[in-house]
Amino acid sequence: MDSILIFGHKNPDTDSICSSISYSYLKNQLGIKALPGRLGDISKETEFVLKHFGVKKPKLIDTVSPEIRDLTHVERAAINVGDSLKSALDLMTKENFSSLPITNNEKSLVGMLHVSDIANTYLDLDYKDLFTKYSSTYENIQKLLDGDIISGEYPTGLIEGRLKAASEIDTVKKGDIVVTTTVFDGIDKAIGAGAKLIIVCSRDEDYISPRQGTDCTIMRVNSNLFKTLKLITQSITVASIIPNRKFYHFKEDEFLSEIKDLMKEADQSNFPVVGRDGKLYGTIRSKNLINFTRKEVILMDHNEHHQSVDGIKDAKILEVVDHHKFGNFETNEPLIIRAETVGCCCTIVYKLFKEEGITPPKEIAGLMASAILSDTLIFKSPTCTPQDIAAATELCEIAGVDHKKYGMEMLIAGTSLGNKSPMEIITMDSKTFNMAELDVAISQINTVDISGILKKQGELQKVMTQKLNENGYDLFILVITDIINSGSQILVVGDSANLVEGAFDIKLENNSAWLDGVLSRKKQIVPSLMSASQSI
Ligand SMILES: [Mn+2]
Repeated sequence: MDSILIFGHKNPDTDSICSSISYSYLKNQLGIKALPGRLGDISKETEFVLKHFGVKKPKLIDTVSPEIRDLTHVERAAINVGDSLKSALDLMTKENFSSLPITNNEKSLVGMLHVSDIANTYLDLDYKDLFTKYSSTYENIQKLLDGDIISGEYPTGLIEGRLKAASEIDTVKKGDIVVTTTVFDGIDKAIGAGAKLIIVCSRDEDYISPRQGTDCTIMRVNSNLFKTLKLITQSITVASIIPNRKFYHFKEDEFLSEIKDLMKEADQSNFPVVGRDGKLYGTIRSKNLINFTRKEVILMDHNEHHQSVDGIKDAKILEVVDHHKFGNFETNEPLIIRAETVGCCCTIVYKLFKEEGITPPKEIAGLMASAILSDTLIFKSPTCTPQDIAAATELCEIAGVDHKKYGMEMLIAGTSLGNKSPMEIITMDSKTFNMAELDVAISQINTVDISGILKKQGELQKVMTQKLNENGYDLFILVITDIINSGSQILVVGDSANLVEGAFDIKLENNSAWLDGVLSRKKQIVPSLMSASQSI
């Protein structure tokens, strides 16, 4: 059974990643095989968190659509290159497959054998040139004839001699195989001619005396001459008739949705599948595609399908652990839902640890604490509850970090603009507005390190002026928003700077001002500027 996949939403934030890793850890502690996943690249903030606590980022999951390996029925039978045509045909009849894959001794796929390939070969068989046209082994003959060895040691390996019937005794040469009967006693003549193997068709009561002192092997069989010759011709190996026509084959991890149409349209009813190890995995046909084992998943920090992994409708959702609203959530089976009105999914996960009486190790506690500090902006977000604060405080204690100091470091890492050029900073998120004949550009960045950004004020104003002149703006405002201190520092260039002073009732000093409580460009900055522009 595959591990249960535990993952958060697309565009994963720190909570989505850390809740998945922590809950997988808890499941594993409870003896349940679970694996954390992620539905996209991790953020800089999450990267900081994982690095700080020395935890690997989870595996990227593209889809949970069923793969060939999830099929409940796959035909496992295969034909080996050394098998006789008869045993190949018997296998196809037994398994009710008109064709089966051929594998070599390393179990790699080397071809596809169809019943018609065997039939066509049978029509063409003549025992006279059998072993020159096709190959066979002494082992195959012994297996098909099931005879008793009267004397000598039964040979092994590829047959190199010719096949001769008793009536041709005069043409027998060294190394040939001779088929004779007890009625027509050719045994001694054949030995004299150097035959390697003599097959004697006899009835049970016939006595055949062993011939000692010769290299020749004598084997007695219970079938008559005709049947014996026929069985020997059917002993030729599959290797000698491998058809070279093209055929489709799949890999174990291909998606059912992607092979379905091809399987319907192809002029082929059975499709070999190769495993990840390069060996044959099995054979499938269209009718097998209906039954597959659905991947088992647990959704963290989200519940809506459009926020979840591709193929979620084909998966089996075992649990949801979430602190968001539920929208259009529907499942095929009953499930466990743990939803609470707290500020962070990891606050719920920590409760689950406690309910199981398991204390998270340092690094897992660190991840959960990080998620809570991130989701609640170090307890400052209006979504933060006393439960979040209590959980994060305990978790920081276990993890050995100071929530304020570490939280700030984490948020700063997340908003780090360190390697961004001034031009990149002012164009990252820039929008233009037309306000009473004025063209106004407003760019916004988030940071917890305003002073760090203001160190580049000269360079920033230079590129802002450049953009302003290039595009003929009347005003260019850079809004540097501090999510922790709930406000924005603005940088303004352009002749209409007085519009800003009027809109926010402030005085710009050195082209800059602090707007306390202003966080939203859409809801706060633009409306104020709009109404100010109308009164000019
Ligand atoms: Mn969350």
